[in-house]
Amino acid sequence: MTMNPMTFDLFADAEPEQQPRREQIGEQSCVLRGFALPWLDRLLPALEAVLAAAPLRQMVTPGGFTMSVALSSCGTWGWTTDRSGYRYTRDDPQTGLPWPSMPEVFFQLAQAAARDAGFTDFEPDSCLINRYVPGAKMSLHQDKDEKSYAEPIVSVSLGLPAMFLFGGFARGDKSQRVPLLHGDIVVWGGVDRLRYHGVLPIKDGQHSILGEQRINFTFRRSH
Ligand code: MD6
Ligand code: FE
Repeated sequence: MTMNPMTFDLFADAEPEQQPRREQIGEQSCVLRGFALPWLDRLLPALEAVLAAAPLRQMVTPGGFTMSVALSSCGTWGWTTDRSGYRYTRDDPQTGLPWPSMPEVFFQLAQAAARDAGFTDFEPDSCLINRYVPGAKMSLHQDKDEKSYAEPIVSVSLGLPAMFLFGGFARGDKSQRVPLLHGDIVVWGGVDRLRYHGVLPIKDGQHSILGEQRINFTFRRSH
């Protein structure tokens, strides 16, 4: 049988669609590859405005360690830590002002990603902004400062790549290693909501848009 050129073209066109864009990493957790890329034109100016009002800063853990990651927040509630503990506050302790409101484009991106992962009507009231320079890392932890664990978490990666550790329900459980690239979004919730996770030290490098850093947004419903 000879293949006519039309059939050949159809095969060629279909090939990129074969790439899985949604990777399941747990029963109710997935990576949406490149999901944030079409939003970048609106996301980056909004990020700049938030950081002008609430600058990134290194915070201290209750145990007295200075985190290698620099943090800021936007939304009604911002996550903070100091010697007295981890918590959500309405005001930025550094400026004394309310955290900047969550830009519409942040909210819409988080909601769209959650929907794509099977969580409808996600309405985040908090977006934590993490900045990693090469060498910065996030130790294994659970996200459990929220009033309810009914809502998922949506985590956006921008800039330098990271190796994300996705563990189990006990700190010592074996972790999977999930590479996260510029534009990828991790969504998890439901039965996976309290799984341990962390980020290995960021490797040296230069990202074409963001330079020598990785920026992560973590959206949550805290109240
Ligand atoms: C990060 N992320 O990716 C750190 N937590 O830089 C987190 O700690 C995190 O990505 C809960 C859910 C998703 C996350
Ligand atoms: Fe976390």
